[in-house]
Amino acid sequence: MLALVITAGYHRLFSPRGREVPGQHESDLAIQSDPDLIDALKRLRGFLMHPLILYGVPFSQPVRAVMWLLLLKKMPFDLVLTNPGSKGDNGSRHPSFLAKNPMGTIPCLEARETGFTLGEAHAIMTYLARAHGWEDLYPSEPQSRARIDAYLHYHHRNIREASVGLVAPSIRKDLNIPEAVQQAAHKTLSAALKVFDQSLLSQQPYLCGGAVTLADLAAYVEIGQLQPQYTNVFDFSPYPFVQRWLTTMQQVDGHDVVHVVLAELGDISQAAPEMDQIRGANIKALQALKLKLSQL
Ligand SMILES: N[C@@H](CCC(=O)N[C@@H](CS)C(=O)NCC(=O)O)C(=O)O
Repeated sequence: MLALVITAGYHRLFSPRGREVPGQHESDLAIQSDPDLIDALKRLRGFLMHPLILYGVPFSQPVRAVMWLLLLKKMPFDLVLTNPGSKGDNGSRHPSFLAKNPMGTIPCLEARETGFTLGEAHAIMTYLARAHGWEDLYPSEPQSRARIDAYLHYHHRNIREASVGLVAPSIRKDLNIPEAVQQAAHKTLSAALKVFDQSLLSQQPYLCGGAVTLADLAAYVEIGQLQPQYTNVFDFSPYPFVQRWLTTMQQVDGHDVVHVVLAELGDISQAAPEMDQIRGANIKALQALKLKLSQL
């Protein structure tokens, strides 16, 4: 019976674009009308074979955004540790990695079954949401989707500056980020948070309305890392609505395991952590992730 169900559901679940191929089998029609069975099949697929590989390290903000999405949607994956910027064997600038993501950055997603690879966190997140029909986080209604896309574009030269100005100078000392760049990034981030506070989060609980979307996940991994319980490098007191949003986002499934790396690393406001501490935090985070994935 199990074999029959798997075979019948195969085309729906394993089709190249991970999408439904309707009408191929009579029993497929029965499966399509039973959401519980579809859900059970998806879980079974994940149990038998993790179809997705995510390259990166838990400390990377955009990697965390993708991990959070996958955990939230209970989609199994393997995290392959990949050092950002390194030309070494496991580095994001090694030729074998560049063949998967020519941009040389993490995260990078790979679909085992098809060999499809994709870089850029927001492209990965929107691709996954489209491919799997995650309407709750990325509605297909054009205007709702456009609002989320607008945030995802805005993010890069605004909220992303949190890492450039406040975190990377301590964590990626090799980048030698000039003081002037750090100050400019701080100013840009503060202006963006003012917009969040006064124009978005004072009107609605989440960035794009009444429910969590991809925009919130993408934004939180940047802003959330600055909180007192993590790196403690930013004063949120001028932004009460942002503070409320940060607290609400902590309730979203998957938050805690994705942020183990920051809890482990702790406060970096007084002294930059040693390389061993960063490595240790990434390893602890990987262990926590593996445990969580084994429970999906
Ligand atoms: N826009 C990219 C940014 C990715 C990114 O900056 N990744 C960093 C790690 S957090 C990286 O791989 N840096 C290595 C390098 O640039 O060589 C995304 O959102 O995925």
